[in-house]
Amino acid sequence: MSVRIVATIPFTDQKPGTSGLRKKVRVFQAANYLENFVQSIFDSIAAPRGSTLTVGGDGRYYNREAIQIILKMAAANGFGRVLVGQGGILSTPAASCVIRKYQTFGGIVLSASHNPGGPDGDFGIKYNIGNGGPAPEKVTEAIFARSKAMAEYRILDAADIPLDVIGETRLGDMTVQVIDPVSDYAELMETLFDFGAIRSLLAGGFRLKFDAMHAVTGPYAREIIEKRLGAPAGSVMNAVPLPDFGNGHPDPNLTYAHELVEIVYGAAAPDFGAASDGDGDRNMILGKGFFVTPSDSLAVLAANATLAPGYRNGLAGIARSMPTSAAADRVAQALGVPCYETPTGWKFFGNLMDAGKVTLCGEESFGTGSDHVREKDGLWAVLFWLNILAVRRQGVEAIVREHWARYGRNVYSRHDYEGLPTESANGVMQHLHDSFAVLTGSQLGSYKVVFCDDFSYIDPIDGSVSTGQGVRIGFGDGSRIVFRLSGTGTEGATLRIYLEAYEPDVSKHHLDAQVALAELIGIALQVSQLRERTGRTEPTVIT
Ligand code: VG1
Ligand code: CO
Repeated sequence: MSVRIVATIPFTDQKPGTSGLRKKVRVFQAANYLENFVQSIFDSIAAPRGSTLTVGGDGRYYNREAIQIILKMAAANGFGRVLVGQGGILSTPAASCVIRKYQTFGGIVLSASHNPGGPDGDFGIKYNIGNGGPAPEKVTEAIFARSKAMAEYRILDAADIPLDVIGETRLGDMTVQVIDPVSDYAELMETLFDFGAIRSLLAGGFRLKFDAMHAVTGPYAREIIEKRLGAPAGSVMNAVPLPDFGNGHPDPNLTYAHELVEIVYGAAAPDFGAASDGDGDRNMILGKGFFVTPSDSLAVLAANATLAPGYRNGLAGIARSMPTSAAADRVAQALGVPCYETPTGWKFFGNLMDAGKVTLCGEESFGTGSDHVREKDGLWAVLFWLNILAVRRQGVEAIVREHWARYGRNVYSRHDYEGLPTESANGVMQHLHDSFAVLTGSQLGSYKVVFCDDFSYIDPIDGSVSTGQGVRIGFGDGSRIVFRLSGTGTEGATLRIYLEAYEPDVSKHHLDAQVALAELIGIALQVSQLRERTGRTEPTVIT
């Protein structure tokens, strides 16, 4: 087997977004596209010879082919060992778990998360550092800079490696170790949650439905929820991962997880419903006919954390992304622990967790997690809820309503306008920037604007600065509107509008969020000129 050095020309568009490089499958299939990016990673991270790498993905179309290329390139670039999930599978949180447990130098995770898959769908690649978390911006910037100067890459001329049988294979001077993708992760979950209590809850007739959306969490959920916790077979639906997610959109929200939503809002509804996304890092939590917003979910987990064995000693602090509601801030205040506000994307939580400043983190985009790994973790959130339900013996809705009664309700919604022409989306953002001075201090209906800015963040640990993280309009009563362009899409632009109003009055807590937020929604459309500039009258997705 010999190392082949292949001459290549750089691509100019390999800039990682919110979570790695995401492009259409066909872009990744183009000659040298994946190879160039992988070589850019290897050149930028400068792993010592003989280092170990973790590799795995969400099983989507092109996962296996990409893994074969990455293994041969890792061998040609001096790695000594690669841990790869059986069948090329590792959920994003499981990859983080494996990197940490076996202290590998880093990991490559293949996923476009909640984006659709298949030959016409999306693919993605992300590098995680040795703490198990997404590479911070200085690393992704170095990778991007390198990709623009790429002249050659190294790959071993070798036959494909068997990925379906657990065990070791030699690949040149490197060992490929195929590992069980589920067991390390499942063991970690057993250390955090009271499996005995959850088992007896389930044995007592409590019914749950988990929708794996034909994505990566199927095997994890079957092993943990059905096998180890004893939920009846069939409690996990759409459990077989498919390369095209069964033609679905593996995004656990009220729009795309409609099959589960219909069950949970239907006549014979189970007590608890949950879903996860393509790569297993997101979660949606539902009670009988009741939706828990991700922002509320973070706050409820924080307020009840000590009910789970792994968090019995309390929380060091909480962090949330800027557009996430301030519900968690109120819990942090009550607990007397700090609450940090970071830009969107899990990479901004890593330093805070490594420094021991925060235990729980969350994003409004159905992401919750803790310092047990360095990624958000879908099944972890589901198990955390089950642990709380098993101890409190109340329904999901009752727990959330009690929470609101105590802390007030941060009424919240996100409106997404997907697939906009990039120019008109940029025009909306530019118009908002141009309006800062006029808006500040103005009265819009019953709301007075107290500040307008573009969010920037100074990392409290390493001092790095991230600017341009979203336009915020803050009102006198703590309500907010945030506008942001997505950094994970692969077609046109997606504009997200995040709406939040604080409601302390319990007699208004029953209101539907869209009704309670109606005036703010109108203000958002008015100040952004969104309808005029994009021709769209309605959002594509409301969560
Ligand atoms: C979205 C979410 C963000 C999340 C990111 C990756 O990013 O808003 O909160 O961290 O996806 O999640 P954006 O830039 O499109 O708003 V995942 O599950 O796609 O890895
Ligand atoms: Co994801």
